[in-house]
Amino acid sequence: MKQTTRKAAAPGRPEKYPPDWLGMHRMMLLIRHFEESVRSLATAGAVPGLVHLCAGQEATNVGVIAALAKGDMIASHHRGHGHCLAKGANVFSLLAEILGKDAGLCGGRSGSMHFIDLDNGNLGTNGIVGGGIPLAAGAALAARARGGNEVFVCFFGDGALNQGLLHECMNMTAIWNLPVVFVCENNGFGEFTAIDDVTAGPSIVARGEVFGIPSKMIDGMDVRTVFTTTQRAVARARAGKGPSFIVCNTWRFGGHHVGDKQDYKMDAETKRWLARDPIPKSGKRLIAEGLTTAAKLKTLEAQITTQVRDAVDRVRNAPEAAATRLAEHVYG
Ligand SMILES: Cc1ncc(C[n+]2csc(CCOP(=O)(O)OP(=O)(O)O)c2C)c(N)n1
Repeated sequence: MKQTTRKAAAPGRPEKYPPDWLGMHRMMLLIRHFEESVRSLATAGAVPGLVHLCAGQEATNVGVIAALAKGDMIASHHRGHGHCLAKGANVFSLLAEILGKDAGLCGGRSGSMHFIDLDNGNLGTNGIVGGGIPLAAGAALAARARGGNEVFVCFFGDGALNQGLLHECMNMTAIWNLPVVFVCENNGFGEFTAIDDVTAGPSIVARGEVFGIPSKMIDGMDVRTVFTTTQRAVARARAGKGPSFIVCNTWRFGGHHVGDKQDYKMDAETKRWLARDPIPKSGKRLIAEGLTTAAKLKTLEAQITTQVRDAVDRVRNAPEAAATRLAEHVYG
């Protein structure tokens, strides 16, 4: 659990270079394969606690984070493996953490829902719905006080739209022009309840608009749309103009957690969303633009499969976090 002194964010790739669409595709593939492996491990009983997978939401995870500079920070939520990988976490260390191994990102103490990765600018996953929102707002306020130029993204699900702290943080960040990008990953459900059954008002985008925050609803299954929208929000935040709110419409291909039977989902709706899988969509576009070939994409996928399989093999054989060291890193 290394704590690092943070460096100021370099202006970074987003504003200077053409977008790395191929790199974003690679990261989406890595997340998909990683999550598939976690699903198998969890089904086999190898993962302690509940696991929430983000397969289907990769374009949102990757498109947002690709628009950040290295020193920028994110605060994630309970469905956060994809955020963590996209922000630069090592595949083995993340998997080891999820399985409670000593070599994990936080020494195996946090599991899937409570790890942090400060070296990579990740304030962590969070078991409290909306819990990352005040962390990002507070970190942005601290950065402002230090004279830093970092931008802070908080990810949250549609389940957090009716949490009071979202509205409090939107209000404060707007008043103080803090560099925060609020990203709602709207996958249509909070646990097993459809968003429309619990969310009042004609438009969820209005939740940002009422505070004068530029707010937009976008296709969260299109990595390029997510990237370009976030890039504008990040530039605005870095220029000292304050927060933005982005609602990314997306879909979790699995249930709320591994083992959820998903009998609350309509087959036709599931079919429609599966047809919008962000990964084949991105692959087809890359090929059409001559940025890669079908053969190269196949090789890339094989490499990623091997990378994840190797990590799984190493993690299986890695030692558990030792109970005798439980009191380490406990303060007070
Ligand atoms: C403050 C709080 N209330 C309730 C819960 C129980 N809970 C865990 S996940 C969840 C649903 C979250 O839905 P959403 O934010 O839309 O994220 P998704 O799971 O769809 O990605 C709820 C209600 C919680 N963890 N924290």
